Amino acid sequence: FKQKTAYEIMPSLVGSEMCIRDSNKIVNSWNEWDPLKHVIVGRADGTCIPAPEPALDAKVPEDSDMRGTYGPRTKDTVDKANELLNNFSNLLEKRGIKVDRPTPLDFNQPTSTPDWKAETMFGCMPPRDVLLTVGNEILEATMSYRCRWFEYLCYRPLLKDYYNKDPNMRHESAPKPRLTDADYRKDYLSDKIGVTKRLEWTENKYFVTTEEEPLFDAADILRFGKDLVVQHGFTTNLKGIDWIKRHFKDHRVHAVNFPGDPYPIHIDATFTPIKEGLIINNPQRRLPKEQRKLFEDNGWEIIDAAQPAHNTPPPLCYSSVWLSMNVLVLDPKTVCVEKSEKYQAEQLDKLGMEVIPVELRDAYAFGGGLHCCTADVYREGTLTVSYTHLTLPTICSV
Ligand code: DAV
Repeated sequence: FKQKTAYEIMPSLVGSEMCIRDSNKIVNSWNEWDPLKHVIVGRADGTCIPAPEPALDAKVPEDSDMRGTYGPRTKDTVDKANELLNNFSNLLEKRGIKVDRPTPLDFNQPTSTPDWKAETMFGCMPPRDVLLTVGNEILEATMSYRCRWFEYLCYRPLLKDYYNKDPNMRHESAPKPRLTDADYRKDYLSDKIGVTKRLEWTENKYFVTTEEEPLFDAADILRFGKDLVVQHGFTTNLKGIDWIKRHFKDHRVHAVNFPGDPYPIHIDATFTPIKEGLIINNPQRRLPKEQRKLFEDNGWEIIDAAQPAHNTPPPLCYSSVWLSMNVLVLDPKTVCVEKSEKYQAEQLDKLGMEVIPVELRDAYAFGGGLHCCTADVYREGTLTVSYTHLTLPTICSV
């Protein structure tokens, strides 16, 4: 007589509090702070500055050194970024965290679908943008730039392996979007818009992407156990948020937005949970009062993040100086902070965290910081309920 496992008795227990880790369990991560055991770290190989396309152009600041240039990044900068990413991977491995790496494609080649053509792809330094891990599921995001439409392919060898080894893993892919011109607002492309106008548009939730079809990047989503917090902005539209809500039926999905960011893409340089009950928020992009209520009413503290140590991003970088707060939490007492970000490190130290300095600034231009260049595979812990008395904000229609 063979005793049945909990899964066999009740398959719906998988991923729930009652689920005990077995050696076949590869994928499990419910939030941003439980102890990290297995992670994907990106690579810089072959990263391109993508050719102009509607949504990307809207993100490149008007005075950026990237305007009017595209193609592969130089070998020196790629080598340096890879050195830093490799060092970061080694550091994680020394702490007992398993690290996997993606398989880069030749990004310097045109891609197309029946609807569009793009001159180049992007790269695979930031897996966080593409892969969303929720419990035993890894979901490939729709993405919202044409140059990133095929990026999931870099992660397929890993996902295939996890899927083969872990009988409970769910490998999901959101519907590939068509990304025709109807997905983008043309008037967002003008060089002459200016920051004041952009801020007004952000405040009014008028973004470069339309509501033609569901769009989201995985880096717009934060996981708080049973609650998913999703930024509505350039890379994620309301239809995308609604899709996430329908897909994760047992979760509560909360749409948030951050006036104050003229280029709102990805939530992870804006709003960063550090541990249960504590979030640091970009002081230039504060969560509006009525949206803070959800967290504060449930005992979560939202504090201003420390100032970045730099006045400007490194050369040819899409992201802002606020990658300072793009930290990777290893467990509720330990956090990786970029080595030069002394103010952010100091703040987290004062908050009682052990801060591990990690040099990464010379890799920022390849797709972001320490949170961006990683994607969770396994964190200890089970599904917990973060908010007990919340009212769900309804997703408004447009
Ligand atoms: O502030 O430029 C960067 C986020 C990258 N994943 C910013 C957002």
